[in-house]
Amino acid sequence: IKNPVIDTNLVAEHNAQQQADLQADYEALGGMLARRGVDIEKLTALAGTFAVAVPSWGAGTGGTRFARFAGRGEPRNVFEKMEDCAVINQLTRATPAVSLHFPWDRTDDPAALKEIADGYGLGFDAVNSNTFQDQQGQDHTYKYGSLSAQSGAARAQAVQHNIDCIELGQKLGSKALTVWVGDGANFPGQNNLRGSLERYLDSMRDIYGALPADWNVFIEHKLFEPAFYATVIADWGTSFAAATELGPKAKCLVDLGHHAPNTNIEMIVARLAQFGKLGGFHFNDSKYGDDDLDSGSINPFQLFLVFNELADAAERAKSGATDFNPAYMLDQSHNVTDPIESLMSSAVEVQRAFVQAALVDRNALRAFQESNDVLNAAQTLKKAYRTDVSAILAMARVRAGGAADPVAAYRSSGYRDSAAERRPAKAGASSSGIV
Ligand code: LRH
Ligand code: MN
Ligand code: MN
Repeated sequence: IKNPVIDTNLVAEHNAQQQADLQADYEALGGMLARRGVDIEKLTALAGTFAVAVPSWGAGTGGTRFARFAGRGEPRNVFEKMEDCAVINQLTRATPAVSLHFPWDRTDDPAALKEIADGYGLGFDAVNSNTFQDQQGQDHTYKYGSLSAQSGAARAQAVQHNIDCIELGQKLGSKALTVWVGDGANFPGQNNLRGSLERYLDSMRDIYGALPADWNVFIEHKLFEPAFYATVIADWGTSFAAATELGPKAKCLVDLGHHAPNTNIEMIVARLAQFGKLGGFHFNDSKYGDDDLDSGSINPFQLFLVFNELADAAERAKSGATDFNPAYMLDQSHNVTDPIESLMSSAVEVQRAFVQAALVDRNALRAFQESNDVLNAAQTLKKAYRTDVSAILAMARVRAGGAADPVAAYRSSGYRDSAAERRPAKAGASSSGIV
């Protein structure tokens, strides 16, 4: 582990304490899986290949539109965010990349940022642009939209910001730009629904034209908020149409929280994969809307079913010798938990769904589907989902130098206390976050 932030002796000691229990659980699970014809070692090796990127903006306390209750020792800039992301990856060994958001993560010195990341062994996944709020010193407001605004000047400014993001991302080694716009209407009649999408597409063509040869652009749809009547890119259909219009480097990004309640998200995943337009994910969980709760905290079965589709798509790609490589990223907002703890446990939950999906007996499932044995088809999925693969995940972490129990190891390290000392709250801000 490069430049470990947490004392490696402490992690080793923690693992030693867990060793006997973990070994016993691992052997018991291994025996059970062997009776099902599954080699636990293969699954553990597979778990070790899993990676999901951490959102830089998740390292601080998010807040809602009503209030933000600041946490202790929150990172104050992108460099401190990288330090927290290094902790997350050191203990979970499942988050080797960070997804940045500009201009929130702005820096005058991208070379220094890259060097720090390299030092921690961290890479950069997709960079995100932000034209959903005005930035200090900018000439034109996004109050009435950005890429789809009526104002040509606002549109040009938004396009330029996205191009700036690509240039910054290139210096950092990113290979994709994620574009989410809040553009839309709050009232019927506010916008011409078709005209708004036409303007969006014109702007996106300019951004697409600025993509380096080996880059992709991910279009992120969202049903509503901040536009409460009609969002320009509201659904996967519009996202798919836009990605198709733009060309092969444009793909769709699925943020799990961006759909109406009860939407069959795994089917959206299957459709996008079928047509080669599944670019990536923002993993999180939700009960009502874009709640940005920890992955797997509300509906872990849905997460499993998404990964079941991904496993199916990966199997098809393998037999067709095609590429299937969607980007996995978290996108969460932490309000009442320590963000590092939430991000670590969320990464593990996504990894859990990945391993459980690999446990699905696909040949059996296919046979049950072909013979219309509905009950057994459903039970085949449930059997994989009900299998507690925790010992596999822990073993994969320990073998890679991570922690058997990342949250427990993190707590015993005292990292948050030391961060609170090293990162005093900014003068003028009260510790409650009420200024
Ligand atoms: C929009 C969104 C998008 C943004 C992030 C902060 O709701 O999911 O991905 O970039 O939140
Ligand atoms: Mn998102
Ligand atoms: Mn969102």
